[in-house]
Amino acid sequence: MGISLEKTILVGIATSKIKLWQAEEHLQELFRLAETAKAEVVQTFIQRLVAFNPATLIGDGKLLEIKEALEAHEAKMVIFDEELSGSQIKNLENKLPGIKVLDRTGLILDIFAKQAQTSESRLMVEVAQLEYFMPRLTGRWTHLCRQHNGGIGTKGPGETKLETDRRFIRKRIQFLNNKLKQIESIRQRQAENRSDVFHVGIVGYTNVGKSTLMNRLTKADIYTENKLFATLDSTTRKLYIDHEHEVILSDTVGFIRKLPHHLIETFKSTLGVVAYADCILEVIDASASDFSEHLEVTQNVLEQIIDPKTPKIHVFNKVEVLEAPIRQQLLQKFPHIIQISAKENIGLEILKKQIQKETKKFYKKRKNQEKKAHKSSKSWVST
Ligand SMILES: Nc1nc2c(ncn2[C@@H]2O[C@H](COP(=O)(O)OP(=O)(O)OP(=O)(O)O)[C@@H](O)[C@H]2O)c(=O)[nH]1
Ligand SMILES: [Mg+2]
Repeated sequence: MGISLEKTILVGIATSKIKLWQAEEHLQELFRLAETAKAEVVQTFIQRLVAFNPATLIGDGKLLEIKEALEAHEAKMVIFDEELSGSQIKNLENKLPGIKVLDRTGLILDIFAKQAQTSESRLMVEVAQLEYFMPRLTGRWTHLCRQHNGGIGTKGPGETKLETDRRFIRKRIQFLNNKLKQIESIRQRQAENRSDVFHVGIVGYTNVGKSTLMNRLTKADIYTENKLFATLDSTTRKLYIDHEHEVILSDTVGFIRKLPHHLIETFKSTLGVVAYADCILEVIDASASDFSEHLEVTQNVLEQIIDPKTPKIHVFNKVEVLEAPIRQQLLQKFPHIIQISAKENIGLEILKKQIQKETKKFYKKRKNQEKKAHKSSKSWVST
């Protein structure tokens, strides 16, 4: 369902819970997502709502306005920032004939599908897509299963046809999940094999500079770009933090707000590498006005993946773009967060010292554990 070069209109929603300024920020992010998917945004709308309209999310008046704008721009697609149910998509497409209706998740999935490089991320994206499309199988999406199945009939999608399609999708999801489990167990074995080396997982919201930092620290050559989800697959590199200590660093996929459940599941697998990390390095974009919301989103996903006892190092990246007084304020408010600029090479020595500190703690603990194990095996022999 590639949406490259398609003209599109974006729709954001403000409610009593989502303030107008927040809705504007979310819409800006949706704009960047649409750009990443290479769609051409021709106009944006924000509707203030007291309550969502269950049938079409937004009211008929706004819908008419959007219809006129679509006609004026000769655009054929509209993307909503909120998640739409299958019936809402169907109702919206009935009211906007000939227009493709998408929501944020659909858009993110389109980007994931375009950017998945390895067989693992392709498998994960396919599972997430199928789970997303299943409840939306109300006609339009059926072409997807036909694509995979090479022809469960080409007639119009009657109810029986939809049932066959759903059954096919469920089977396919099961098949893909089994394959993913195999990959996961390989990864687990790999993690066990190198469990004697200190492993740091770099995490954070999308576009905060994780890959840039990883490249700086390890002289790796990971693709970085000013776009969302530049990285989908984890990359792992070795780093000698000093003469004695070796560290493994992993760069991972970025987080984003409003991730629905099955996408979080996908993230969990992609982030499997982080689940085995001995330390988490969380990168925050200090230049983003909504970084505290980014922190919340990251926290929510991380909670589901890592052991809460895993040590964490926090860094504010991109600080070179901030005025000195703002940096000072941040320092006062968040004294434990190290201020760095991966781009301008600022604060990286302090960060390395912190990593070194955690590294030493890890190896010391490991040594003590070995000693203990050695002692207990000896006492077992002597009794
Ligand atoms: N001003 C400034 N920009 C930076 C800094 N570090 C990274 N960037 C820019 O931020 C953008 C995103 O950088 P990436 O390293 O790709 O970010 P990421 O967190 O890996 O992003 P995803 O893989 O998309 O989640 C790029 O345009 C970088 O050049 C920094 O210290 N200062
Ligand atoms: Mg990246």
